[in-house]
Amino acid sequence: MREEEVVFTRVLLVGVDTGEEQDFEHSMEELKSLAEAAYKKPVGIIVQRMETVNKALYIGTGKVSEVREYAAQCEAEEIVFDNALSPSQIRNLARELELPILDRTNLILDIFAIRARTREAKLQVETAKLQYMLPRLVGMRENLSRQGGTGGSMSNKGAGETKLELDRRKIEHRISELKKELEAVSKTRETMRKKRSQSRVPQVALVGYTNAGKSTIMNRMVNLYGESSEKTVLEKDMLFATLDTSVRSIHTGDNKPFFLSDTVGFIHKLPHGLVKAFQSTLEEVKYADLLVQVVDFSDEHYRTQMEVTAETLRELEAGDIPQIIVYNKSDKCNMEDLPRRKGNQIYMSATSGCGIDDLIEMIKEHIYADLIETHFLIPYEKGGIASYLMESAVVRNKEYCEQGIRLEVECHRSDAEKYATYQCD
Ligand SMILES: Nc1nc2c(ncn2[C@@H]2O[C@H](COP(=O)(O)OP(=O)(O)OP(=O)(O)O)[C@@H](O)[C@H]2O)c(=O)[nH]1
Ligand SMILES: [Mg+2]
Repeated sequence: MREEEVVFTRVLLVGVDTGEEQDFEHSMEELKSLAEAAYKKPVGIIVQRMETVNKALYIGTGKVSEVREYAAQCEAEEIVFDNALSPSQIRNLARELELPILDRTNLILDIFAIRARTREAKLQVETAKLQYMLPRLVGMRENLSRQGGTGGSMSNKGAGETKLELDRRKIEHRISELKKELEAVSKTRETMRKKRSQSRVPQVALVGYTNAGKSTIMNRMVNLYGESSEKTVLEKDMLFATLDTSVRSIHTGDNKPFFLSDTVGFIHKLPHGLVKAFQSTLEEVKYADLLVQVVDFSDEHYRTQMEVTAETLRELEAGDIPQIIVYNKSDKCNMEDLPRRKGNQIYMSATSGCGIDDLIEMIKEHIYADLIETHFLIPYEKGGIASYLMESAVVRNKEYCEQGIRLEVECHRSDAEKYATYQCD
């Protein structure tokens, strides 16, 4: 579907500010961007301040008529809530407000469904959607019947329940089918990852909040040092532009290559089920030797976004992997002397390319930290060892002597130990 062909659904956004959230207004702003990314047009916002949300309706009972009237006034076709609603809340709200009810998770799932391109991403999204739907079937049916205008009457309640059971079984069956298919796909990914790790080329993963500039950084590196500059990925000012994990090899011409992967961005309140559903693509993150956390430094909420990233990484069991922090979009922050490097942090700009080479240097320093300088004298009959070293080590000098090939190299400590018998002065 081309974007200009999309019909935007008019939505009313509703949030409850319990005072618990650090920056509630920002969360509502983000909900607006999420709605837009899901091809919806926010036509109004209603916020209620109260200490605890209503168990049955999420909003207070008195607020319901206000929401209903305002929705009619701004001709909203759907109502979107800022939090994950319980199945009974969806059911009750749909009945009271007589419009389809969505929550933040629905929006994220919709965006993911629109963006998923590869088979794997599509399977993951469908699984997450069905898993989310399963406990909410009753509420959804009411949502659907409102859309179709055929509300169920008491007389066919029994039939409705049987149908519900049938739907539930169908969905469960589909989920188990999808899981099997996903297992097969993730095996292929695992094989590819194993191959990459056997090749001993270090793996680096770009991580961070959605829209921080991960794909832009990947593309700059691919354009400069990738095997083919056509292999760039989509970079766009939009939440969740990237859903499919891409891995590219970066060769900077000094025998210190690395694999770079770009994957789905994180967001505040990213549904747990979704993180789980994306486990197989996110394994690229889990097994990386180094993470490059990309931060949108021009966003006033960058600190909260870093906290969300840290939390999501912990959930992925990737919290202990060493990190480089990229304060990206620094061009928008009136900073002089860019790029600026401070230990494992760098202030830079991916769009202007300022700092890309420094970042690559930092990455190489990290992943090739265990390289040591040494000399080998490899007898001619051990040609295999010599060619292995020439491929995997940084060769400073090579000489063909009477006793064999003399190599001056920077190689992994483990290789130096393995071929210690051939080391020489
Ligand atoms: N001014 C400025 N804009 C940038 C910079 N880096 C990226 N952008 C813009 O920010 C937007 C998002 O960039 P992406 O690279 O798609 O961000 P991402 O982190 O991959 O986002 P998701 O895939 O949605 O998680 C795009 O419009 C980029 O052009 C930068 O250094 N400076
Ligand atoms: Mg991206």
